[in-house]
Amino acid sequence: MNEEAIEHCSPVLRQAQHLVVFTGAGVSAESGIPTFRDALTGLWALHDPMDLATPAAFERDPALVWGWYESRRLQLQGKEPNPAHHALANLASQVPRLTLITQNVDDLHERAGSTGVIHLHGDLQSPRCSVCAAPYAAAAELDLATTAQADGGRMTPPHCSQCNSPIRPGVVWFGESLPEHALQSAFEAAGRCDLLLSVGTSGVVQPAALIPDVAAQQGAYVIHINPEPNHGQYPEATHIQGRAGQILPELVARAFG
Ligand code: BJW
Ligand code: ZN
Repeated sequence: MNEEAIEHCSPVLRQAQHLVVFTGAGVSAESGIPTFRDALTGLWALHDPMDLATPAAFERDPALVWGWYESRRLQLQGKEPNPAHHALANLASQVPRLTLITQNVDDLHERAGSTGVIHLHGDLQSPRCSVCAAPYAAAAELDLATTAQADGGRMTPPHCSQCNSPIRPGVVWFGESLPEHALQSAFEAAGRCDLLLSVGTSGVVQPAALIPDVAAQQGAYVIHINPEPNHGQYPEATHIQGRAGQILPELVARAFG
């Protein structure tokens, strides 16, 4: 079944002129970074996002929220890109044009060698002031404090050198707008591509989830890669069932090898 789907998709990939790759937490799962909604292991299976991933949660309990994000930032520093990240980085030199859009807050695409990655939901490594948005400059101090304290527990956030307000994680929480330039670039690319490859996302978080629909509506070919079966949510797309770290290298090798 997968063999058949890969066989079917490899010429489509080989002929693509503008490829958009749209990734979610599943692309980093094989690097040991938990997804959000996988049963038992997903972050939102273990924690209520309303306690950790909203502006109101940070206002209510900044130490809880900051400590949780710092432990995730530290965990990320010990992880490595997996074969899916590497296959996508290699793809950039095989197709005439590639736009990589991610919902992920990790930097594993960049560490695999991808450039110009559009981060729709921000970035764990870029804390900023919660009031004036000034980037937090003392990153090395942060690493020391976090290494000493963070175990997923509470940590008082540092304060902004400009306005003395608490520093917050550089990610997009529920109820917040996505970075305008990133959002615009992502929708423009989806509106112009001829192939969209969606990898490891549940496709439930708006407005990002509209990106494959925009591509499909303007006539692009859409391929989803996910270990879960397609339950009919994407009737217009081709589904390749399997892990990104296995399917992507195979698909790229079949198309260009
Ligand atoms: C593998 C694999 C392997 C596993 N290989 N695959 C009611 C209706 C509609 C919309 C709303 C609503 N109420 C509120 C909203 C808006 C809200 C929203 O969409 N909510 C829905 C969940 C209901 N959206 C927002 O608030 C956004 N802002 C916004 O809309 O502003 C305007 C507005 C505000 C309020 C109301 C209305 C309008 C902001 C969204 C910000 C999302 N932030 C997070 C957290 C980031 C920080 C952090 O890291 O903590 O972003 S939530 C989380 O979900 C994270 C992710 O980027 C995002 C998407 O998740 P993703 O990547 O798809 O992961 P999973 O876990 O869901 O899926 C993983 C997939 O991988 C699975 O399918 C697995 O099978 C697969 N997989 N192993 C390949 N090896
Ligand atoms: Zn400030």
